[in-house]
Formats: sequence, structure tokens, C-alpha cells
Amino acid sequence: MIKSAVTIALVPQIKSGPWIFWEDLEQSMKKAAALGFDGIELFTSSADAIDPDHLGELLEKYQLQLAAVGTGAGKVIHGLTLTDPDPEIRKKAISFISDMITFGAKFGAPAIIGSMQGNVLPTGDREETLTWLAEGLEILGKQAESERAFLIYEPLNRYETNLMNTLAAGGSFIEKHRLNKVRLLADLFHMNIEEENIAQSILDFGKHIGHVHFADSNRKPMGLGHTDMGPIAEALKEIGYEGYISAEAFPSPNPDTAAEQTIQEFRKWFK
Ligand code: LER
Ligand code: MN
Repeated sequence: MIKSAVTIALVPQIKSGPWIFWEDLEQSMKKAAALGFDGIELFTSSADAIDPDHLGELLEKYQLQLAAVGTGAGKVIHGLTLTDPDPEIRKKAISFISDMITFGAKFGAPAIIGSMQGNVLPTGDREETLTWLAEGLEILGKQAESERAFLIYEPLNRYETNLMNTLAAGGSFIEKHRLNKVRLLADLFHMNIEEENIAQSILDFGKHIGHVHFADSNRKPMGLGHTDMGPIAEALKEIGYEGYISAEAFPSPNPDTAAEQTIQEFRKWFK
């Protein structure tokens, strides 16, 4: 069954990002539960930012699942990426994500590698950079597997990375490097910019998709832009997608209304 989730970011440095809730953890979870979301996706500044016992109690209290954990703070706060030319920084990036994997896996949730993938630098070599990325994903994918989770890699739009921008690029990379424990994140906002046909890409690379970010063409909550959601919802059903559709959108016009708009759209397309 396809499940709904909503993002909660607890990182002050990225408050202006596309997250629905970004204040108090418990208040946000209470609201998510009241609206009927199945899960929450968390962005924290590090793996030890929240006491896992406390999170476990809140998940139990509000009957929510942890859908995924984001790792972007590793780049935003600590300047780490998996493709930094400095091997020490790559090592620290792996260690940061590794801790996030362990944190998420306690609750059966995967970690997401989005901005932590980095970029090929103007002075860099593309093949070498992609080799570093493959090495990082291989190590972290194996770790996720050993903790009974999986790892999510997110193709981003061209303004955020020059590594991989489409499901086709991400899917081919996974296949080429036999990254069996890595699944793709289909972020509908990035796909709106990069894919020729969002629904067709979902049909073509569906077997690799492990998570979906739900946002409209302008990154407002679904329904507030011009994305044609009908064929996308059909494609996700056709591939038998059973993961989360997680609202990673601007809290527009405010977090509460954005959350309500999102759950209404989720029900419209998936219930
Ligand atoms: C992360 O999931 C993402 O989509 C990035 O664009 C956030 O900056
Ligand atoms: Mn995303």
C-alpha cells in the first residue's frame, strides 16, 4: 500500500528549505497524526540530534512511522560530500551518513543521499568523481543492508548537482555499479525540471524507486502548481509502488495549510 509522509526539519540553518514543518518535533508529529499521515520524514543536524528513545516514544504515542531520514545537514552544516576531492572529507561524509543510517534503521527507515552527493568541480574529473560516488554508495548500501534497511539516492535538478539529474541516469548508475541496496528517490519537483515525461520515467525505472518526494512544479504543496498528477499517480500504481509519498514542499502559505493541502491531494490520488 502506498503510504503518506510529511517532512519535519529541525535544522535552523535550512529553515527556508522545502519542508512542511520546521518547528517543534512533538507539535509537528501531533499535527501530522491528526491529519492522518502514515509517517514523518526527518531532517536533523546530525544522527545524535534526537534521542532515539524519545523519538520512539513519540512515534508510538502518535502512531506514526519514520519514513526516512535526510542527510543534507552533512553538507549544509559540515561541508561534507561523498565526492569531495579530499579523501579525508569523503571519509567524514561516509561516517556522517553511516551514523544517520544507524539512527534511521532503529525505526526501519532508510537514509536519503541528496545534496551529500556533491558535484563535479570545474577543475575535477567526471569519471573520477563518479567513482568516488559509487564507492560511497557501495559502502553505505552494504551497511544499510546489514542493519535491515536500504539506502536512497536522489537525482537532483541541474541547479543542485551536475552528477545525476534524472531517474534514467540514477538507474543506469545503480545497474552499472551493481548497487543492489541503493534505491532511487523520485522527487517530483526535480523531475518536473529534468524529465521529458515524468510518468514514463516512473514506468521505465520503477523497479529502482524506493521513495517519492511530493511537491508541485513550483515546489509548493501538490495541487498548487501545474504538475499533471493524474498520469504520475497512475504510473506509481502501475509499477506497484508501495513506499512513501512524502511531502517535501515549501510550507506555503503556512505549515498547517500546506500539510492539509498535501494530505488532501494524497487522498485524491492514492486512496
Ligand atoms: C532533498 O530531498 C532535495 O530534494 C533537495 O532539493 C533539498 O535541497
Ligand atoms: Mn527531494
